[in-house]
Amino acid sequence: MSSTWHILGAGSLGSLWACRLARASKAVRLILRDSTRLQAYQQVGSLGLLEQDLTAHYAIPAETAQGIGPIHRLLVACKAYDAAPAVASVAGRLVPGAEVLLLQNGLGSQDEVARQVPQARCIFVSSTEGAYLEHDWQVRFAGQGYNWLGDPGNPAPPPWLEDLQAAGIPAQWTPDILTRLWRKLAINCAINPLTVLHQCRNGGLLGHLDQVQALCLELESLLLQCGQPQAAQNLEQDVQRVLLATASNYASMYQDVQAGRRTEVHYLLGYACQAARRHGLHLPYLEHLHQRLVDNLRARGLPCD
Ligand code: NAD
Ligand code: KPL
Repeated sequence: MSSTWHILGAGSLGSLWACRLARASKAVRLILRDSTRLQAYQQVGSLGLLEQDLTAHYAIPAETAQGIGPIHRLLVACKAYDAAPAVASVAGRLVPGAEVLLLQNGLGSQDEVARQVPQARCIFVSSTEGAYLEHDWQVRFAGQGYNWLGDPGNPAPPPWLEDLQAAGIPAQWTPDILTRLWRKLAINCAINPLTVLHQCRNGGLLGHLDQVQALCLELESLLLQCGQPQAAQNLEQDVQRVLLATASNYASMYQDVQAGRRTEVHYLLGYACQAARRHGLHLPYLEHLHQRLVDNLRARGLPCD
């Protein structure tokens, strides 16, 4: 199998992964949205990675989805709502047994992608690393974190995990990737929407712990009902730990809303509410929060799906 890493989406995380893999001399190719983006990239000719005060540039080859050549390994680094259409645009190039790594936050987009590419092995990733674009083609590595990788349908780890170690990408294979994703989704649901509604940093929610607690209780019962008892364990304690540890940060959803960007609500709170309905669970606090968030996004003229 070819060992080239095709990276679909050169935004924050896609650029971070691409630069680190290129730095370790791994073969990397970027797949950009369209020919306009490709031309813009070609004028600059490289991706920049900023770490503390150092910037390093990597001249990574790029193409659009219409490029030629088979794809054996694809890292999907789009937002959750873009993942399935983006993967559909390269589906014809994926060889049977290709590996598709899905970096998306939340749940739901992974299944949307898997339905597009039945010939591929989909590997889910839960990432706590932080990165943002300072400007086009220039990514700042903003927060050390970790990447958990797993395939809910096949516990065997892929042979290329050592590529990640060599590239300094902290990663570990886990047979319990769904537990990781559910836990992160629950933490995001307990924190992110409230920061939008209260217009505060994460630490601001320490003044609204009654609301956080009510949400955690409902989220715990949802996780139990969805067969995720481990993800439910000590949820409220963990949420409070995150609030303290990230007190001065703005949550990702808050930042998206402030910047007028579409949020991933449909794959976070929306997914949780849908799962509750599917299981016949009545979770009034979660439903009410979802409705208030949707109203808030609508009032700002932002999409709520
Ligand atoms: P981003 O918006 O910075 O990057 C997404 C990129 O995908 C953009 O450049 C966009 O143009 C591109 N894209 C969209 N559709 C495309 C298509 N059809 N073809 C090619 N490119 C396409 O997003 P991000 O912050 O890197 O986040 C990606 C995912 O990772 C999200 O689900 C996010 O929640 C998750 N995540 C991000 C971080 C972080 O720190 N940035 C941390 C953990 C998890
Ligand atoms: O992941 C987060 C985010 O901002 O999306 C934290 C910091 C955990 C808040 O939910």
